[in-house]
Amino acid sequence: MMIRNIAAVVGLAVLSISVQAQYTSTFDSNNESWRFATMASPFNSGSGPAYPGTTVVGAPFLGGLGNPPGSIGVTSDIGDYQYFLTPLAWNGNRSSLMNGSITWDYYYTTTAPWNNAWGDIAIRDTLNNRWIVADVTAVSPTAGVWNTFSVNLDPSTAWKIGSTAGALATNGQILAALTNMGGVYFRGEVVAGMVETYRLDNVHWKGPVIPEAGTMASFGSFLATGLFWLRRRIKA
Ligand SMILES: [Ca+2]
Ligand SMILES: [Ca+2]
Repeated sequence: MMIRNIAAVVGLAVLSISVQAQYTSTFDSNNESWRFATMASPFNSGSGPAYPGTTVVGAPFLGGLGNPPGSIGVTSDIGDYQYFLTPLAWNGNRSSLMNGSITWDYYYTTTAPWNNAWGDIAIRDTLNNRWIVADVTAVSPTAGVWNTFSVNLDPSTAWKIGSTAGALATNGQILAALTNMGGVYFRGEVVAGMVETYRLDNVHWKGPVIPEAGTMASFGSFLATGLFWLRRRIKA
């Protein structure tokens, strides 16, 4: 009886701290409305490619492949530069995810060298009509295995304005991109003009890890109530 009471208190406590904004895609049974954008250039110079890309189509679902299956991706060279694009429903004011993080798994194979500094992730700010771009692969990631990448949504990640050649984004410019969020683009394309394989899986976009003051306060008062109730049950 007592163990069951403790389990109930702990269970409710876990619920109260896990409430935070987040998006997750593991592509278990379909492409989860992800898209595939072809860009005229990678994010490596000037103000970056035109938004939202020359074509935007539904991302091909790979039911038998992934980490674990499925995932989204292709084996092709469609021409120009391909990026995986978040579902349209994710667009909008995502300022609550400031100081959070995005992690994702990426797989590729190629017969030619990886092109560096193309930008691995870009977020469109639809109010200021600009990209913020991060390049997380200072060296070529390992081909033929799932690589996990991550960025922080704050200046601890070197977000650049427009392209990897741009100025460092300020805290305010990162917040503006999240507030006017018009899509997060993840690098697919490995090498220009060469057929290769690239896949995406396990995208986790989380809000801040540290609970806000209000959450901590309500969690504390909840725990106190729960423990008081538990003590009364034990004494009874
Ligand atoms: Ca998967
Ligand atoms: Ca290619």
